[in-house]
Amino acid sequence: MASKQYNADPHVFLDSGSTTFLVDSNLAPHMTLRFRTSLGIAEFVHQFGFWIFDIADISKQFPELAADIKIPEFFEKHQFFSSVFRISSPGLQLWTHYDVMDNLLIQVTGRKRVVLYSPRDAQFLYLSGDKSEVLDVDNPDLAKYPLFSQARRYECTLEAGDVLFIPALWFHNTVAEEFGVGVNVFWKHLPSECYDKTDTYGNKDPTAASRAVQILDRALKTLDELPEEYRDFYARKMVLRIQSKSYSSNFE
Ligand SMILES: O=C(O)CCC(=O)C(=O)O
Repeated sequence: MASKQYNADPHVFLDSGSTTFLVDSNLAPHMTLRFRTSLGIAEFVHQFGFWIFDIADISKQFPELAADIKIPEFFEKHQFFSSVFRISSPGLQLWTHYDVMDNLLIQVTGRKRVVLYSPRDAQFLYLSGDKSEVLDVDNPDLAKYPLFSQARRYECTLEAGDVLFIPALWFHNTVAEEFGVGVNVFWKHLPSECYDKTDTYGNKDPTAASRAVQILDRALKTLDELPEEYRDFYARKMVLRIQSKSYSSNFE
């Protein structure tokens, strides 16, 4: 049966023949999140009562589990965004990325290693969108990613019952050290209107940041109209202006 890739999210692949359902990452084989069922999409939704693109909420999708978890009261009810149920097989690794919302990572069973990097170290992480290109943070290819050695690594291991607060914009990656179940709870700590209304996963940049990036892309295209020497000079001036106007000394 021919397989078709739908573009709803880079990590979600569905089979057009509607007999196979895959949630996958093609970033690197050892980072593949894979879920396969012989149910068709309509049947899957019917049986499980939710559709993968719905905003995750364990109280609706896994009420028995939700009843067992007392989420610490770090935020007001109206700020709740999602609670994501995570099952990890041993060795499953999630690449280094940031989320735009604060979240709690609750380890229900099993053990998971979490490595974090500060948003201030973004310049050492070789970002592509919200992810770091450095996939193997334990044995990084320093010939390819020389600045990575300057990123300060924070590490912890979550055991059953542990809860980790991951602040928005903090980079993190996880490795399941044994089979485990966890729940992520995301909430909006900025005013609602700052967030992209089409965001299902809590990882789309705030709308003002996305607009700024689009404007920057247009500016870069405009710089391309100049000869190399001038482009270089004006690009450096722009970097200095961004640094002096937008960097904050509060986070040094
Ligand atoms: O539980 C995991 O393995 C991933 C958690 C995560 O990516 C997150 O907290 O945003």
